[in-house]
Amino acid sequence: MKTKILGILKENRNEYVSGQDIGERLGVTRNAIWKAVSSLKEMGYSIESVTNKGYRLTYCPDILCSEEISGELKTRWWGNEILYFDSIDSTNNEIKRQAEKGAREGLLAIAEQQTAGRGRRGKEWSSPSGSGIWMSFLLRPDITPYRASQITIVTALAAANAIRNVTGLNTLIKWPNDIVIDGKKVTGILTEMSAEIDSVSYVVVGIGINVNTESFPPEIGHIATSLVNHLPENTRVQRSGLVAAFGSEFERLYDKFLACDDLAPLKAEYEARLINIGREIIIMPGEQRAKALGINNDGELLVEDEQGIKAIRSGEVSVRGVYGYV
Ligand code: BTX
Repeated sequence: MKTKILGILKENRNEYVSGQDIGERLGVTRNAIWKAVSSLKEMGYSIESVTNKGYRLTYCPDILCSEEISGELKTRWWGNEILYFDSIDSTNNEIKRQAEKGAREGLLAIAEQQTAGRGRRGKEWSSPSGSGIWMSFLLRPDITPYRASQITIVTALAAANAIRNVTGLNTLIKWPNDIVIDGKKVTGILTEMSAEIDSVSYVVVGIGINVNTESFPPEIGHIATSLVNHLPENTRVQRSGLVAAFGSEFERLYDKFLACDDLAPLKAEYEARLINIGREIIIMPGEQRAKALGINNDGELLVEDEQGIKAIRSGEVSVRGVYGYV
């Protein structure tokens, strides 16, 4: 009910909508509307109510509750159900728990704060309250396990496009899963899967975006940045709008991905953002040096060294720049 009323008020933002109109559209009493509006106000929304005119939404807080996100989403299936947490261990863990219980594809878990946010290979992901987007969603694709890592490539591209659509910032991608601005990491992606030998049971895609974060813990200060650090002073990004923009972009790109046997339709767009191209990199473990050339249709990084050109897979190695993170 709250979600539907918020949706109507958002459609008519800054204009009055009468209680009678809302009541007729939703088939509820004026008293029920009044109760829902009061509850929205308690959540931080500014809603004026004027006798004979109705209700007028004048301000939306930067919160990530399911009502706020649903009101922004324009997706077909992504985020068809939203679980919101003030604090949780890790949204990837939550989606895994839900997947094991049979949850539907598209389920989204989002938290204001994670107490055990994870990166790849057991690394920590700093997820403080109130400033970032920490979310995970469930996919049940009919693909071979080999292709699952390609979803990371799709996600990185969707996140970079969404950031551009909402903030105008042009980001680059450090293969395979980091989004960077001015050489610092603004977004990380963690794709995990449960599979049999030849079929995928489910995939959990986790994404962390530093949005309005102004300072970072000292151990990551040199490599981390947030969107707001690259926008004019006093700008804040409405996180729910960015979540919705990501959902739309992800659906669009994921459709293309599923319609094809590989990443061919997305390769050029991904490479146009790939920061590694033409750069000398170090492949870890092993500290081997090579020059990055681009990706192949399977999303592997093509590198060249004295022995020639070879493709490296993201599950096995990671890369960094010769002089630092990129
Ligand atoms: P990664 O292994 O590529 O990066 C982890 C590394 O990034 C850390 O070792 C640290 O150096 C650095 N780092 C940690 N926190 C941050 C941060 N907030 N901003 C920039 N750099 C940082 C990247 O792994 C995958 C991250 C996925 C995070 C999402 S959040 C929602 C979901 N739940 C969850 O537990 N993980 C995912």
